[in-house]
Amino acid sequence: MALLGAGSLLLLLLLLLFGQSLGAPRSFSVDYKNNCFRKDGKEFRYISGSILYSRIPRVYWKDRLLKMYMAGLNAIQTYVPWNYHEEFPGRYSFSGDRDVEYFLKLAQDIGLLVILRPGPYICAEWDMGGLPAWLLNKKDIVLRSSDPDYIAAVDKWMGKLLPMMKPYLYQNGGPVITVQVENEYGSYFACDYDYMRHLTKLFRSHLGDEVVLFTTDGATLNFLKCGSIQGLYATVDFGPGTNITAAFEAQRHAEPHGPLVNSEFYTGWLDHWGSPHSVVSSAAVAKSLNHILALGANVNLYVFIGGTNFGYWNGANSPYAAQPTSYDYDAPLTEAGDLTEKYFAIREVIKMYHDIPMGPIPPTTPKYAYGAVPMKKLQTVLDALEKLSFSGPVKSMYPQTFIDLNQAFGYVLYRTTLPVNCSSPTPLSSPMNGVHDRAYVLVDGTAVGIFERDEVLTVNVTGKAGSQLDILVENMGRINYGRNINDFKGLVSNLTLGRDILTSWTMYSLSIDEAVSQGLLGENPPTLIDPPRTAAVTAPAFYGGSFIIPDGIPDLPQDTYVKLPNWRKGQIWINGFNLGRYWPTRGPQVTLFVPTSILSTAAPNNVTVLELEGAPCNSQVCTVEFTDTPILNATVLSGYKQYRRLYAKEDLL
Ligand code: 6GJ
Repeated sequence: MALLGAGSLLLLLLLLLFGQSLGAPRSFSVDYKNNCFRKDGKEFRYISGSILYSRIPRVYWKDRLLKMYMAGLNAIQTYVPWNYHEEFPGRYSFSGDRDVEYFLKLAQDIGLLVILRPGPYICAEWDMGGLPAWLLNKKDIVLRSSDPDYIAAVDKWMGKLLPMMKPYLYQNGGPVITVQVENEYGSYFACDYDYMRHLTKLFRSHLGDEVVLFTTDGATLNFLKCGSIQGLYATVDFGPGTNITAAFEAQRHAEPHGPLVNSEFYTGWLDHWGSPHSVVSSAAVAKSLNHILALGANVNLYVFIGGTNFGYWNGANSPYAAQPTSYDYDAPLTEAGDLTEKYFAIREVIKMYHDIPMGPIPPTTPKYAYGAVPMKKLQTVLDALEKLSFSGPVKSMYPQTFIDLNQAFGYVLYRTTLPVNCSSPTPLSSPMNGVHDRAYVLVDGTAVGIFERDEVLTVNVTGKAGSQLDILVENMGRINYGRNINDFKGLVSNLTLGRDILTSWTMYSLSIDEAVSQGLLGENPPTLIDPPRTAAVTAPAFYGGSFIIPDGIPDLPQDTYVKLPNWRKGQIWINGFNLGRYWPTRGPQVTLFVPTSILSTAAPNNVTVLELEGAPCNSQVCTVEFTDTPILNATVLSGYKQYRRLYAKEDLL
């Protein structure tokens, strides 16, 4: 035998040292005999953390992943939101902040394995649980079922995504050790085994027979009954304070043998506008985690970092309660990626069971307070209507939904006229609770009231016959959990004035993001000064301002937060990037995280605000403020119906 060169000998030595004999195939499997996973033939337990790449700017993916690695995690778990990658049928986006392959490569480079959760439904407090709104073009579609139109769309999407993911499977040289099919299907009313069997065959057809496919469900037999099927390894999820023995007994009912797995160990909890910011104590998390690890179980901490619902991506729960822009979740890493006391508490627990990497942990990024930025009124939505309605007006007898108008997110203006004199306050109503989700009512351009789904179904109006009635409807996020996820937006049922159904509508689909990006809302000479704010609300309007971050100063730009003192509710863009929704009058979120990646030192930073209810620009200072401190737990209005604190998923069946 020819002498092995020095290089080959070194390679052989390294391979043997690292237990990977030359040429032995990489493998990851379930060992039912020894109740564990096996990686390359050796017993393996994962300690994972959830991170959703779609909630974190690409420039920060490495920072967050490194912090997770330094916490002692050996894996991460991520969802793939279908609607994030296919906003329109057949039009895919996988670049920039949507480059999921780059995210997987980063994880692998850092030394993290990956638990992939490609849905097609993901829940996640993400719009419609990750399902694209255009599925609702079939009005009676039964989502998450064997509905042929739904299945056809799923097959097409998975036919695009899964072949992209296959090279990243562990056995193919990548970091992906397991793949979840659907998401807590046992919590959904359909209980359609044919659907789950179809998904199993579909995933196998694209990913092969070797990869470990699994399901996740609430840790009770009731959930596991419809959520688990033959061929998919059943796992459960539960948070601190749960009876862990009982939870894993439930898993054992579905999987008498094999590894114990908690796929979502809740490190915090989600928020809703109008409810207090959720917090879960570090001590409770550490204690429960310690118990789980002591049992030798595998665990994924949901979430390890929550990040941000930029733009319009937040979801909602039913009865209607939208989640805020921040998905801080009181997680071990804050929305901005900052290290917390909970991070170190978890690290100390992991240290008792696994070797953890020593060395520097990437520090919390500095936040810079750029200060107050003067804002000026640009124009009202009504003034800007022609500029905003790229597709032009659509007329119909009865109102059409966002989907009818081929619009998924944002705002639509609905216009008609008062058919009769309303000399005294006359009820304008949505008897079927069909205003989805919030609507700003104007008569002849003057704001007169606000509809709110499930809350305010009548607004009193006055005016003459023929007066213009405008209703700006805001999509505040689609329901992401439970039986009402087919969440149509807009005026989804008729309005009445007095006893009469209003007809003869003209609808304007508003391309606001495009208009902002193209700078179409530039400053118009003010046609009129806002009337003194005697009204509770004023007409929805755009405001603009800009600020310069000096070039040449080390470390600038830095991350920051923006707050809008004395503004009420709206949307904010910075340099054309849709940062998200603000609603300080409702809370609990007051500040929005502003990543440095959207700021510039090379040009003025443009701030555009759409204020829906009333800006402080008459009687008070008209500014937005960039600060270095987040406020996510402002006291919420005690009088406002607070969303029920969710203690169990049964609440929402
Ligand atoms: C999980 O079910 C879900 O799989 N979950 C929650 N469920 C409670 C029901 C919603 C109020 S809270 C946070 C997580 C994520 O939504 C996850 O995607």
